[in-house]
Amino acid sequence: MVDSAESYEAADITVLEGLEAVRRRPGMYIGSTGPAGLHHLVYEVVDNAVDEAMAGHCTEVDVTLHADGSCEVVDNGRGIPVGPHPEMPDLSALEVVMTMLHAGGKFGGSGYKVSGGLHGVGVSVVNALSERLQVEIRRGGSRWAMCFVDGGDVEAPLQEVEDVPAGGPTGTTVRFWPDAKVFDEVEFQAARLTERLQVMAFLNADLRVRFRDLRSPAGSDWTTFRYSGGIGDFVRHVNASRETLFSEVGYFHQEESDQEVEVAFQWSTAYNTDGLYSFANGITTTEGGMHEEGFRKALTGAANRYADRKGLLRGVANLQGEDIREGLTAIVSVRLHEPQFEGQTKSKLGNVSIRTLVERATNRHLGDWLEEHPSEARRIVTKAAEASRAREAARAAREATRRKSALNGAGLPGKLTDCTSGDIDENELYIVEGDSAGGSAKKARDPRTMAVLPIRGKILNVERARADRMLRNSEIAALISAIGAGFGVPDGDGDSDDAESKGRRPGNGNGVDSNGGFDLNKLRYGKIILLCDADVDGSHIRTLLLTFLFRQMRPLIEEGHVYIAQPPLYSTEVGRNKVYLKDDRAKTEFLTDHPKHRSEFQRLKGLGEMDADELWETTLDPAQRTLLRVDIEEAAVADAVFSQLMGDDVESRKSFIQANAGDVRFLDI
Ligand code: 0RA
Repeated sequence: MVDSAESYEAADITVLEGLEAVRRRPGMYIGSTGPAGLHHLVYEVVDNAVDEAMAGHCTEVDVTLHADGSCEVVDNGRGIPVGPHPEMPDLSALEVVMTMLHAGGKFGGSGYKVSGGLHGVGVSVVNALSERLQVEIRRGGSRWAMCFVDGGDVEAPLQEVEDVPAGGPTGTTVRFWPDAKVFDEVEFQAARLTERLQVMAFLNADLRVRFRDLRSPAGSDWTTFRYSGGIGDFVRHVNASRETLFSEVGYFHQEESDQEVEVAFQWSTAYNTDGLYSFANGITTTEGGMHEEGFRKALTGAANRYADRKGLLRGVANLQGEDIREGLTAIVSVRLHEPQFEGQTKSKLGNVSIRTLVERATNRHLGDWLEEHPSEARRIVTKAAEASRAREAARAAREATRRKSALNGAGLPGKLTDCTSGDIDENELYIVEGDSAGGSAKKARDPRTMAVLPIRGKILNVERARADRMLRNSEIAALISAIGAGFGVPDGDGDSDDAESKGRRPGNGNGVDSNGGFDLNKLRYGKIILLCDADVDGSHIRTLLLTFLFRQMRPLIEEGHVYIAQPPLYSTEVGRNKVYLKDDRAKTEFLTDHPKHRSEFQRLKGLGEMDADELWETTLDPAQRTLLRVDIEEAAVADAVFSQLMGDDVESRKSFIQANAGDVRFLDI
């Protein structure tokens, strides 16, 4: 019934405290009780299965969203131990795992090599924040079941359900119903989960991860993620709709005293410089940290040494980090004990020892790779040298803009109608499609807190333009100076002879000549709100704007400052009142709620045709409007989507946008 190895395994589990602590302060354990925290519950369970996979005991994880609002995670790992817990012989190890919080990782030592860090708070946290949780274990020749309710109270004690034939399947099934009393909202978002599950599959080569959504007929088939090429496939995926500089994806890994690093890389002809995506124990580190630092520094060093030795640097003094990273897509994935997550969003890796490892591994393996791939290496260096010349040109363009704006007196674009409040948190910048809609917005707005910047026509596609060209585009230049926080990626490779950082001047409030990269601290508005028409053209402009913000001001999106305003599509009369309806779904819902409704529905035309009162009531008034917050959880996956949206193939892009006009997948309320 119970296998003999179990008692010592159960002894590995370190007991700390009960679940009340979690229910009292959920934010401490899962970050928030908003959508991010809700989805965190799923990742917590999946991470446990992935830990099993990393320990070599699990090959498959299946995630199902059920119609009853629950989420079920099935794995074929060893199964949670069900024998008595040695320190609390009255309880099974399973019950301890499910009802007690565990300190510093799940195990008191010998358990797994590494575990999910921030997410390694344990499945007990999921139990604490669930209305109901059912767990089934297949282990030691039996199938076991147990059920909890109301955040961890035992409803059904551990029961042996049936025998499993010797050598039969092992594993764990956890099904939970998130507690509506804890979370702002308990509806899972399929797009958000798939994005994350796909990344997990990339980071764990050969692990099969499946997902299905039984809440709608359209989602009920399995979506399967399985990549035998691991992070190499990840790079291929991100670059799928780009023209690459060479076909091979480079790869190396190194393991040292219980830490390991794995890197995959490839250059494309694109001009973006922030295609570096890093992970620690399978968790996205959007704020970077020691592993990124080590990689950037060694990349800059290795490329310069190579270029120098081969005499490829004619005319260019030294390649800057950002020049070398232009067009680079790289995944840096590290695994380590007790990861320290720091920074504003706890997504910056603080362990110093990992920097040394990544730097050493990159210097060595990337150096070798360049030597062994002379034609690829030449292309990389040539592109970097071009980028270097373009950077100089951009500097000249910035200088010119700076002098011009100095003449104007103020650093702000003439088209901007600013707001008067000095409180950045309450201030909003509306970026409005078209001059006439801009005019209505100016009349309709609350001048204290709402600024308006009209953008004319299609703005430049920044996917295909270097900084110097970008800055010559007046719409882009206006955007950058209105937002006020500069643009681009701060150079983080610690290159002390970096011309860009040496040339930096104290900011004069005009973001255009700030050249140290985007700096959130200089932001002039707490909310940047895109206001575009609800038609295909509008969604194209919105996509161009989002691409620009994603490529050049990514922290703005990551920190939740970017929103999309939702002008309604329909209006109708109810008695004397006008009711506005956001979209077709809202219209259908309205008709369900008002079956006797007979009045016509007006289809509202463009923003420009609404009068100021209408625009205020439907779209601007904080008391009535709906804003969608742009929310990107897995930047690397979003990167691939943006490239697909903005790449060279105009026709496929057009049809993609048309087909997905109503479904921008990185959106969250
Ligand atoms: C505690 C100890 C062991 C495994 C697990 C927990 C475990 C938890 C979950 C949650 C979902 N799937 C899971 N799979 C395993 C160690 C087991 C052993 O040493 O046999």
